[in-house]
Amino acid sequence: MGLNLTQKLIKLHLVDGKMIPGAEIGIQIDQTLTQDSTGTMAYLQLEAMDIDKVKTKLSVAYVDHNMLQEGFENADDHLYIQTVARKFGIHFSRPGNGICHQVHLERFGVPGQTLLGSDSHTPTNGGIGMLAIGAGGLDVAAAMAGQPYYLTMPEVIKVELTGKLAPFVTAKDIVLELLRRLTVKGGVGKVFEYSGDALAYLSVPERATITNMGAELGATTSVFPSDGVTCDFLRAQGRESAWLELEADPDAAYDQVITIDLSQLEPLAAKPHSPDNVEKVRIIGEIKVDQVAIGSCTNSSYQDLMKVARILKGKTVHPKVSLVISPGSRQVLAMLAANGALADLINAGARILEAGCGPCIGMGQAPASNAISLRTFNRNFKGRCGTLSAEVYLVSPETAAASAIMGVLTDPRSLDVDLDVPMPEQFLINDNMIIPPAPESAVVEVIRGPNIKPFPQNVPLADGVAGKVLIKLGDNITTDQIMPSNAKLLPFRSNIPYLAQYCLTPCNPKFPQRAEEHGGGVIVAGENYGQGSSREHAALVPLYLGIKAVLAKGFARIHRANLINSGIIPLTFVDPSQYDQLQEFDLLEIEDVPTKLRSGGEIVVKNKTQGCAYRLRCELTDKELTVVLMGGKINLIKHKLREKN
Ligand code: MIC
Ligand code: SF4
Repeated sequence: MGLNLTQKLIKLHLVDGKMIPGAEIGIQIDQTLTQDSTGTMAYLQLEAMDIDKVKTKLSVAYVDHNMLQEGFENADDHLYIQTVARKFGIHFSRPGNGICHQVHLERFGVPGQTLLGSDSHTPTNGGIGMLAIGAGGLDVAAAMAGQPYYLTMPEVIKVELTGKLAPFVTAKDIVLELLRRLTVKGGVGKVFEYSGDALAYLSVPERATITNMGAELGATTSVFPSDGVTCDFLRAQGRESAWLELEADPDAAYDQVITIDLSQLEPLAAKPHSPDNVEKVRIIGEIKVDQVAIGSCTNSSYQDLMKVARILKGKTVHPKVSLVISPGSRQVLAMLAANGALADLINAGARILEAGCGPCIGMGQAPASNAISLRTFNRNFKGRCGTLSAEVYLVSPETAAASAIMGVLTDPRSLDVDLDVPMPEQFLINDNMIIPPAPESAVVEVIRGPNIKPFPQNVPLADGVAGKVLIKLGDNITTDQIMPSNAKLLPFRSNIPYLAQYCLTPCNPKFPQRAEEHGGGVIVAGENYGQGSSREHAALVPLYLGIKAVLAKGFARIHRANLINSGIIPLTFVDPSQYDQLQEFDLLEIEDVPTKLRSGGEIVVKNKTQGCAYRLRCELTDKELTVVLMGGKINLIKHKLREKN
């Protein structure tokens, strides 16, 4: 039996474990990326690891998230990242150069290599045949220090794409269709591997839109073969030498096969407040629109924005709509400027932002109260845009642009515009905003501003764990709810004590106060707890507030890893109906925790308030167990360093 592409990529990098779905495997990481909102913490952790230079083939530090500089904080963090990158052998992509995933695809990604990034949308680079995985900053720091990355061997799902997209139906609609079918937890523990006749018609940026939003399915990653289309893209980026042909063996086996006939699709939208709440644009109908935001790592490529420019050319944005466009990279922006398309956007009334994440992470452009905002982004969680009462719909750039003109949600198939934008034979290449690392001999001073506070550290696990249920949450709680991010809070990503005042406040404004009054406690949650972002702040901040354990029906992959790395115990209900019995403020107690965790069996959690007990499970691998017992991964790394010296 041959291998599928995912198995081939894993096999090439496997340093530990067996490729059996569900088993723990360790893989060697070739490339890493960080962005600034998770990067500061990752580099503080890297500094604690006592190495001189990164051990990867390539590491890049991007600044793309914290771009508003209302005070000194963001600028200080940029300077810290720039100097620490220079010192440790890391390329630095300056603010304004673009969104990490887009720039990485353009300038650095290499088919066949592994990429670990401190951002959940790192799988974007699966669009050129990389094994690209999102992780917490500490895991990325460890990979930079040369350590393997440990993960659960995923199941591999073949997504067979047949037929051809009709005009005005897009790659975004393909991935929204998958979300409609599988939901936001449908991809947990899985890799989506794309194949089929339709691949010949899907350009690299379109493939990247699909792998990007695999994150919303909860998938470990998504991957496309590296074929002639990939070669053309890399050639146009002046990087043909990076190309390598990669595909699954003809007799490869898969755990499941999903088929999508592209000719049957039509424009789709994810309705508020979840990326899987998908409906046909035609069925939702002509609802009024107040804001349209085009950009993000999902849909801000040259071709995406050229199509938007074609739709807007000679028209005017509807008087009741604010249209804002954030290009994915400076390359995209420069090309639009050079060929006149930027002028078409500006003349139509679009508000042009710098190349970066911008409104996608609530860095400006918060909509008006109760506004309807159409966005080409990947997440529409409640409040993420900065306005709690706003309703965000996720759509393709074509639907967004058509709606911006009409003032109501518009099926772009009603347009009469030629949208055939060919892939450029040559992209405009200018890497002058990427600063290479310092030469070996140079002495580099790392600059740390006053906003950078030390990260919290746990203590080795105690024998008994006791605490009150400080909050009881439902299903699919996002990291945006656990640790909100917006223009006011992002500047404090390197200041955990400050962020702690906002932990879980979208769910209950009193949570931080409760944690303080009760000296910490436990969190109870439903399915898929911690979906969304890779931010380890969603674990570090609860750790700072004294959270000892999270009892949930299920966890999202990256957040579970971040909890373990912080020494917080992730427990799952053996009998999910026992979740119903638990009440806020119940006092819970687990005796003899280390022994129980070591035995790997069920764990009895006593409810001292109600006088009953629950059965929970904590399925940890040997490595995870060691981390939890030590009180977190940093303690383990420090312990190993002490032993070495
Ligand atoms: C996001 O899209 O939620 C982010 C902001 O890019 C996060 C990273 C972060 O919280 O800094 C992600 O996706 O991992
Ligand atoms: Fe940036 Fe949005 Fe992409 Fe996250 S999802 S990396 S905030 S553009």
